[in-house]
Amino acid sequence: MTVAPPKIVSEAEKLRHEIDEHNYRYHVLDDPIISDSEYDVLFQKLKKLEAEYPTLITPDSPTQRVGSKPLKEFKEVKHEIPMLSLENGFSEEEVVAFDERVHQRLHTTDPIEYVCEPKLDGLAISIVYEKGKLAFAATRGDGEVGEDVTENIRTILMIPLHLRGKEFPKVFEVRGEVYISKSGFEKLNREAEKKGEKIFVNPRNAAAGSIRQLDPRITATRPLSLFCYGVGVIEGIKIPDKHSEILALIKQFGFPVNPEIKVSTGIKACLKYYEHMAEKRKKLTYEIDGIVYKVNDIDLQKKLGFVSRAPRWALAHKFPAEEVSTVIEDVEFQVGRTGAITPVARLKPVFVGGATVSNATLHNMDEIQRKDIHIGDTVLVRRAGDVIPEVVAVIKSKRPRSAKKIHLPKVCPVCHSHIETIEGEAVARCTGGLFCRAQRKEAIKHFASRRMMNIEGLGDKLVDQLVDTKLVDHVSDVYKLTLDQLSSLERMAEKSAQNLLDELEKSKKTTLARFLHALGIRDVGEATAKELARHFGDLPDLMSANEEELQSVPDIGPIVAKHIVAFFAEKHNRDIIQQLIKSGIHWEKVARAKQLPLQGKTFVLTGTLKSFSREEAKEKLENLGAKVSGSVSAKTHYVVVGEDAGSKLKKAQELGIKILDEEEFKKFLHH
Ligand code: I6G
Repeated sequence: MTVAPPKIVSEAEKLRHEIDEHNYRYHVLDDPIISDSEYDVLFQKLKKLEAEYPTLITPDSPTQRVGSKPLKEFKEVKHEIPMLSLENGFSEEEVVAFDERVHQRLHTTDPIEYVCEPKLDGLAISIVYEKGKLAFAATRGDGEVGEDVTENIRTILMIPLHLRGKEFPKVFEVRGEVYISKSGFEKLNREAEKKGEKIFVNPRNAAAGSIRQLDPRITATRPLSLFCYGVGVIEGIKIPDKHSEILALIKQFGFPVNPEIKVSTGIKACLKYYEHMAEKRKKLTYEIDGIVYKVNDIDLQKKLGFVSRAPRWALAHKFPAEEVSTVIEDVEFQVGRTGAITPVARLKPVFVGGATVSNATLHNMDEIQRKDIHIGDTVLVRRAGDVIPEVVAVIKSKRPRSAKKIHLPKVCPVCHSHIETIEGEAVARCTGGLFCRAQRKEAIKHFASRRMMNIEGLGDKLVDQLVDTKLVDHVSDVYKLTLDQLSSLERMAEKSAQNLLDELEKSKKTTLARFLHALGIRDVGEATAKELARHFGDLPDLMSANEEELQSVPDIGPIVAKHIVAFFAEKHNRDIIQQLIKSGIHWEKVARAKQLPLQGKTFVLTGTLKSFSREEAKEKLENLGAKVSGSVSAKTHYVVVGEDAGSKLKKAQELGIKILDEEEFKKFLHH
């Protein structure tokens, strides 16, 4: 083998150092100073040198991260210092009790200094460096013995292959949590779905599955990250006096440490940190499942010692679990405002995400098929924040023999109308329309809700009661309710009835946008309703607008335009609107968006124009507010005809559409 000349040796060394530094800046400091392509150039340069002079290759060269062959099995590794577990606390009382125990054992009443750290939902790992070089890495396993996952750990770019700096201990064992970020997890599953591969249930499973891969080339493709939280065996340097200083040392050696970590004095400050992080949790790019409090002073830690495999100086204050397992006892089908049929799982009640949950949405039949959900299955249910609980995955190993397939009913469970499924649409719909009691109820609930007509007191239960007793059929009927009628309802005192009437009266003063949103036109949400109100200013113009005119409103495409036209074309809907206005619903006219002279007009250009290109003519028209369409239809207002015009001219003549030749068109633009 050719030995590299000294100049090349030092060039390779310099490149390795540069690449390591850029890696550190990118992955640990999140502060890169070169682009990805510049990084690639350096990397390729080093690879080329090493290919020319293989003697240059060192095991800790950045080119040597990914092994080339799969392992047969993982070897066992005994942890010299066991990897303990943490005691859990689930309430404020348990945290306060922990702090009291710490005080009692230390015979002190002084407030204790704690390090507060987010607890990541990942996989605990130990990485050992000998003479500064990565020697081996192992999973936690049972705490005593783990699996040797060195090859896989080496593929994670944010883990250094040697410690940063010039001086380092003989042995340095760092411990941390390997995880996959929320976005990394979503990307991984999107790709897996595309390739027809297994979907991961959650980021934790994805991280664990990726580390426990026998082929490091596969692990290298997974978006694994690491935060370090402590040390194990250390030889050759003095261990700092405080946990916070140990964290600083870990960082100094080139490892990522969570930037959210904070030192707090006294348990009250810790609880404040917990609240702060519980709030911040959804904004973090990774999942956390609680906060770990650790006594900061290492001497005090030693005095406190351990109990049954957990340190007495630390506590994991868990957030309410967002995912738990339970059994699907049945599946029912709910009918929404637009007739959408949603399968809902009736669950054996479980406490998840801070509440007891007995229903979870299954979204639609495609989702049921994709996740292979059966009645009787044990499933993972997720409830995060105020989001509707959903079934994340089936635990297939627990499927009983009696598990039943789920079938979409043929008729609506409420009105028995036919259920239709449209090719290419995941959602099945009841065809009953306003004949369907469920759809009517949902339409009224939608109408009354806070962001629409804001009728306080007209809640879901009352709407059900009003429709079931036939006091109300449609939204317009709620404004005809009398004190007698309301007071006659079960559980409705006269005072509440009067309050509701007052609220109804108050709701009559509204805005056009709120009213449009409240009508429940398909695909017209809050933002679209606002745009419509801004564009049309008042209701009559909107009601008479055609699809093309509607499409000139920002964000309205052909489908939404069709839904709007169809809604106002329905006599029943127009009657209801009239009745609502007659009851006194009113709003101030909205100042219209700047009206352009050709707003609402549709043009078609055909043939060759002499004075402008097709693009220029189109731009001129659009600047005046017109819409330019590619084909002639009954909705076309003008066809501009150049030389050699073909079938479009003929069609325009057949439909009797106004035709402009180039001279007329120029005059038209001028005026
Ligand atoms: O499993 C763990 C996660 C996070 C830990 C831990 C931690 O600190 C932030 N700390 C210790 C001391 C242990 N396990 C044993």
